[in-house]
Amino acid sequence: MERTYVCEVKESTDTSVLLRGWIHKIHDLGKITFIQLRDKTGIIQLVLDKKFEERLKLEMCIEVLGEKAFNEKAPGGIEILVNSIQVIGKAYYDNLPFEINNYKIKAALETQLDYRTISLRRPKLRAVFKIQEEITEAFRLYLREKRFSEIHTPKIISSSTEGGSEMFTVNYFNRRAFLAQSPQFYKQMMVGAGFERVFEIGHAYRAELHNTWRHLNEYVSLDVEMGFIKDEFDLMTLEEGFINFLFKHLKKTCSEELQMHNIELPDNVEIPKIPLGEVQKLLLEKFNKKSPVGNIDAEGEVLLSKYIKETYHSDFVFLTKYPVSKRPMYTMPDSEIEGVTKSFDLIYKGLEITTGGQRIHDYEMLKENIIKFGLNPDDFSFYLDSFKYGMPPHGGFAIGLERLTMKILDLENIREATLLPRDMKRLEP
Ligand code: AMO
Repeated sequence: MERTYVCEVKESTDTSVLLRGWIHKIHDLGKITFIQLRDKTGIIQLVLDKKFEERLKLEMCIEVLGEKAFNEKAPGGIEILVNSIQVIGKAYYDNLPFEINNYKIKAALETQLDYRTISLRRPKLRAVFKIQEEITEAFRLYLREKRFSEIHTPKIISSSTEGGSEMFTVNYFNRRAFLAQSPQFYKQMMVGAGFERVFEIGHAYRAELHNTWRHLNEYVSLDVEMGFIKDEFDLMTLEEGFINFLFKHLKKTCSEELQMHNIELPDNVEIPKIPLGEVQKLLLEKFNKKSPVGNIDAEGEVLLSKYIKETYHSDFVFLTKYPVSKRPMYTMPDSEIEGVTKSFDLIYKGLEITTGGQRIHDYEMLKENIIKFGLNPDDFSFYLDSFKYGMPPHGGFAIGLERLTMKILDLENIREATLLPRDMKRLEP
């Protein structure tokens, strides 16, 4: 007999079913026992009216043969009258680290992360990763339809891409190497190599000394790079299109998961674009909030989002025209306004989820800029040399997958949107 998944029971025409899963709940009334069986797709009630040899325990894996019965009082209106039950995955614990069948897990996030294989058994927590899976799926579908090619670039590299000291070092056969902060150089090089439009879904590593609700030391970066653009506004249009495509896709594929988290996604997202300088002025005037030079801080991001929501009814806002001093050496300077770049950030519900911009595509200009930034062009020769052979005007952006997931679901901590987080204190599980 073939296994039936819980989600198929109601629709299936068979009256006898074979189910497999975990014991989610046991309610022993003496003569009769109700068990909730949980599999990947849902939870169903089992009714046992005789004693079984093995002592049943929460979270054991079982295999059940039974008959379908409609019962209005059962969750989902259907239950299984059990003919036979077999334990196929024993449980060896004395006490579970925390209960997972309650309305809410009563354990700190750190404990839940310590026991990730237990906490993820809760459908609501696993739903986060179904959403995440569909974000990457939508990213792929959207971009491939627009002639983007998916690439996979090395994560062990020889030089910094984003500047700063936030690099993990690796001993690479007695040479110093680094873990990639982003696929920045390679995605640009592949545009020049003739792919024109590329994307990558891959890990990025940041040795940041920030143990906060929004920082990870290893995260998944959704990277895009597009050749033959006019300017950075082409990129913002592309990203706005993605957000709309994504929300439609999630509504289609994850309605149950969104409902579990009480989330309703908007229909038509139109994202306002405001230059950084104006935003800083606005924050000062409206909220008496001073910003750091050439940027806004975390509190500023929250205040700005509140203002944008009230004024433009949007959860998103693009900040444009960041100063040269705050962007990496590959960023294209603005030709009209001295001292600023053709770059942008995307803020979503009070958090930066994207950085992007047009890049310098002219070899001489890039070489000069590397020197201007106090760097040595020889250290970047593999990257710089690829600009000698005809590089189209291009640009791109990167979205932090966990940050996007967290904000879609209104989660409080980025670790909740990370399957197995790596932060300053956590290297396990
Ligand atoms: P940036 O460094 O701003 O830009 O990173 C892009 C996006 O990646 C996410 N992100 C992080 N998420 C979690 N923890 C972190 N420590 C972390 N650091 C970054 C954020 C951020 O907006 N090469 C450029 C992108 C480009 O221009 O194409 C870059 O990496 O969501």
